[in-house]
Amino acid sequence: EIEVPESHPRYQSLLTRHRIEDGVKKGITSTQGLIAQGRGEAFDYLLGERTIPSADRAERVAAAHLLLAEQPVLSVNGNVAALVPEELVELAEVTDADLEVNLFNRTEERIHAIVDHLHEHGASEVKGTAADERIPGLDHERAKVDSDGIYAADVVLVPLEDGDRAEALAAMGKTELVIDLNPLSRSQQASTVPIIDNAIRAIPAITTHARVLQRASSTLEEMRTIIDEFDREAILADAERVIRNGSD
Ligand code: PTJ
Repeated sequence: EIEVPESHPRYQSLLTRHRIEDGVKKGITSTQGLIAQGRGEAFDYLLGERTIPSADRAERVAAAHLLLAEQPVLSVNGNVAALVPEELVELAEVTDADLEVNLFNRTEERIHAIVDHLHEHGASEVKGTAADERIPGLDHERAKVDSDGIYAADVVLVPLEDGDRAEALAAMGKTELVIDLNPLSRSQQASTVPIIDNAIRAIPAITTHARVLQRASSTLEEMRTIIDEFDREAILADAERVIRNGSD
């Protein structure tokens, strides 16, 4: 275990790296997950390592979608399982969503390691082991889903991924809430709600918004209005603008 002094200017980023490294050691995160993390860090750096205001708006809309959904599912991969396990369990509880492990580099060992890891962090039920359905049009392991999970879901939270599945899920007509720091990624291009923020900040932020919407006892009508007024093109353009200009 390497100690990171809190005074280090890149404390948060170094801590995040350690979580991903630990995830690899525990068999949760794939080695490719390390590369994905590096790509994410580069975009996060350009965005100022903070939640930009337009991302916060997207997070509120994502919360409204999850609360209005009939069958919301939070898809879990090796990166978010290592980074934010407790926070995922909390979001699932607050929005009454299912957690389903779905991996790009799928192995039974890693599926079970992640399911166990989520249980250790308080999850009751975790889907993804049945894998009794296929997402049409995908020929890799990521196509394997549970028939009563992602396959049947109306709203799916998709954390950082490769893009293929995001397109295939969109083709199935699902509402996709995509967390990915790269606004130009294929996943974000296929998203219903692009959340251009670090998963570390995005997941707890969506939970907070869901709590506030519930506490304000927002009517279904109000939440529908939040969703209807959302402009995804503006959100994508805003993140790109911040990245290019280096400021709001
Ligand atoms: O656990 P598995 O087998 O399902 O594999 C998961 C990874 C992430 C390895 C796999 O889906 C993959 O290879 O993804 P890519 O193609 O590297 O894409 C990852 C995307 O997520 C990139 O656009 C990164 O910028 C972005 N990203 C990385 N870390 C974060 C992130 N976005 C938000 N928060 C992060 N912490």
